[in-house]
Amino acid sequence: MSGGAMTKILVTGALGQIGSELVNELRRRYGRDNVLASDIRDDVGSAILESGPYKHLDCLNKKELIKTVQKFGVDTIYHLGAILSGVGELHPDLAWDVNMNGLKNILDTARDLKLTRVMVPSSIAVFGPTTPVDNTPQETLLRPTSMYGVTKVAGELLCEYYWIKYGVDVRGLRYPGLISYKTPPGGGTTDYAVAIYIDAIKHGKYECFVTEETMLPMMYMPDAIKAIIQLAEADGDKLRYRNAYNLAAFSFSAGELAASIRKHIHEFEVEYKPDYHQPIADSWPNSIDDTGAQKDWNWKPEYDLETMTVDMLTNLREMLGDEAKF
Ligand code: AKB
Repeated sequence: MSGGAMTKILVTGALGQIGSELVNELRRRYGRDNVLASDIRDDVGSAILESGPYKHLDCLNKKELIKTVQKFGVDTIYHLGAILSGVGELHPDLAWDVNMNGLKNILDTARDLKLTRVMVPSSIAVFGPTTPVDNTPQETLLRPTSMYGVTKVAGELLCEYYWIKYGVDVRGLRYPGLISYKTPPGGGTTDYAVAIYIDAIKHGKYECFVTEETMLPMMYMPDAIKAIIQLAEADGDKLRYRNAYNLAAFSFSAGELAASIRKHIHEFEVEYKPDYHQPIADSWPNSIDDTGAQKDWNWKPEYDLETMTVDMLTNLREMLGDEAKF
């Protein structure tokens, strides 16, 4: 599959943070009618519902999933439907059910209907307190302490199993925290780094649920979209890892992010009030070694903290209109 080649794509969780931007790019690349967006929500007026085919779909409903794939003639699935770390810690049973059984239904469908490819995002949440925190290697200890992380490790192993056992062409990425402006924060630990921009523009202040020193690997959404499509289109023979690739762009602490916003909104204030997200953030690395992705499929990010901040502030101010006070 490459840009312009005939393909029929199903995107699950299409109204979430990644989906809302990925669907547009896939439709631009492969044609609007070749990308079926799906989600368990039906947000009336959402651009995704207007810009091409849309189906209400719960991945836990395997019969409906198979029917949809057959009816639309899907050959490739981008499986984005998942519960993130913060919500997963509050509702661990739900996180297990959605993240594991949803993924298994997707992989079973890909195997049984002989699909061409399945793309599955993993996360830095696969790492845990015993993982080396700096420049975390591709192959290292995976002993996460969040339910979300547990499902991501098990999910990676399941993907690799389906590749080895059944030849399902599964490809995965360990996304760092993703920052974007098109959707509201969606229950992740790294989502503080989205909310902080919105509150800076609306109120000139932000109450942060991790400490000022909390350092995490992050990435701006245009790079995240570029990465998953680049991996989907990569030569399969060159891919050494079928569980998921480490992926990096830049790292910053909450205090450094606030300082980068303060360069543009001088009066911006942050109060640090760590909550249940803090232990999750503390269990994740500071920075990631992604030389595997660089070597195997030429991965290279474009944005850094400063260029991202300028782009976030510009776009959010435009989106928020009268609500933008700073
Ligand atoms: C989260 O914080 O839960 C996600 C992630 C890092 O996977 N953004």
